[in-house]
Amino acid sequence: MLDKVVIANRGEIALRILRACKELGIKTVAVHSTADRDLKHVLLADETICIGKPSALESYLDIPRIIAAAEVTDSVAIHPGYGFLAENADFADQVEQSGFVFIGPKGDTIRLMGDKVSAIKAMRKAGVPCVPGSDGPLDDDHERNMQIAKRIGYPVIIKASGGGGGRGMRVVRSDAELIDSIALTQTEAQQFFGNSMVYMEKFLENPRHIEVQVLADGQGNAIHLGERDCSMQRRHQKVVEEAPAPGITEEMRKNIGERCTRACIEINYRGAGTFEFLYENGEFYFIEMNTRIQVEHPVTEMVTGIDLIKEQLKIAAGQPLSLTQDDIVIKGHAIECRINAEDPVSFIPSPGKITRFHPAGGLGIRWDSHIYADYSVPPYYDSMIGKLITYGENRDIAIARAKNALNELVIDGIKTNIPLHKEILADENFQHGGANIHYLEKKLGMQ
Ligand code: MV4
Repeated sequence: MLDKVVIANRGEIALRILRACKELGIKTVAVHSTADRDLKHVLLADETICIGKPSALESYLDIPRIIAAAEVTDSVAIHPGYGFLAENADFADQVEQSGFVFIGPKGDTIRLMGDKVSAIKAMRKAGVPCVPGSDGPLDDDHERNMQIAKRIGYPVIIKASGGGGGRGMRVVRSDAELIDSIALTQTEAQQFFGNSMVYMEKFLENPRHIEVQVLADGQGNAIHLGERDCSMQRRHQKVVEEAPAPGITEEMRKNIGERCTRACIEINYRGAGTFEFLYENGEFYFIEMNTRIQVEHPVTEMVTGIDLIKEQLKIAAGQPLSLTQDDIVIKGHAIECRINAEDPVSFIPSPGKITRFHPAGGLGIRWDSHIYADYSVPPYYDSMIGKLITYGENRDIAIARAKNALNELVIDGIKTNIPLHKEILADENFQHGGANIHYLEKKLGMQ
């Protein structure tokens, strides 16, 4: 097993990683900014190193300082968590060139998936179903672009190859808008991502966002752990996630899951990963792959009983996967509510001191959070302060437990989106299951 790991992140995921390391007898190094001395995992880590100022650019995104922290502590590996440097291929390369293990895939794999045109090409070749599209970058040949749009059929969407997560996209509904839209998206793509490459896909009007969790060891073994439904989102920020996705049959899960695991083996994937799909009219369409652990990984853990962070650490230690596909059985239902320090109506961040805190508890309740009474939520980072995950033998029980838990949970001194979650859980369309990616924004009167 790994001897000592640098946790290159903050907040709940840093604590989640620390807990997994402790279970495996791995020593921990917490690197933190000057604004994060009081983080729960910093207080619990074996060693701590302050790596810079509050601004993420001068701490959690400062590659030389993080690698230096690994060097001075004699660590063997670096866990990037999610966000920050987790999908930075150059970071992964530099970590490995410095003699440490990057807990994730190879830099080249991150690069392949970070470029959406190359990711889609690789996935199509590996037999993963993709959205009908340009099958490559668009060039400045207007006639050719019109032909592609004609073949696909309007509406189409122009996406930046270097984008993802919602930035650098434009829906086009007719030939008249096509040429200007491509040029505009190219200009934005250059500004945002330093890469003007764009591609075209059929625009799916009302899909759900369903993603498949995989684990692969980079030694020829890969498994899938079923899917999550992440359709309940606002402005590309997920709010509620669940596993399994309502209405997905065991047969559909097996089919899409096997395509994902075969793709992992084809590209020699290593680590935890997520295949993102749009799902519409009973069909899955691959859009992107995330080469990191994701915020919503706990719902998969609850329905499979597998500790995904421990699996990441074992894979990074060079162990072949000990799990086979037959070990993965989806049982029951799990729901995650992301708790943010923000105004529940305006969504404006609400950092500050937590004056009173009481977590929820009881059978089927999981609270993944670093907060405690008297902790001050700093204003510099993401506003997510915790995740309430509930499990039940079925979806109705998971929902009932989530409602109870949201009523028990007390976080005073700052505003939180707990009232929003209570509204969502009481919503009859949420309760029915299977709402699409536009549902929450429509409910909130944004469209
Ligand atoms: C799409 C789409 C419809 N059709 N692609 C948004 C983020 C990026 N990951 C991909 N996105 C979308 N791609 C096609 N061909 C609709 C979206 C989309 C979306 C996707 C997932 C979750 C939330 C979303 C919200 C708006 C648009």
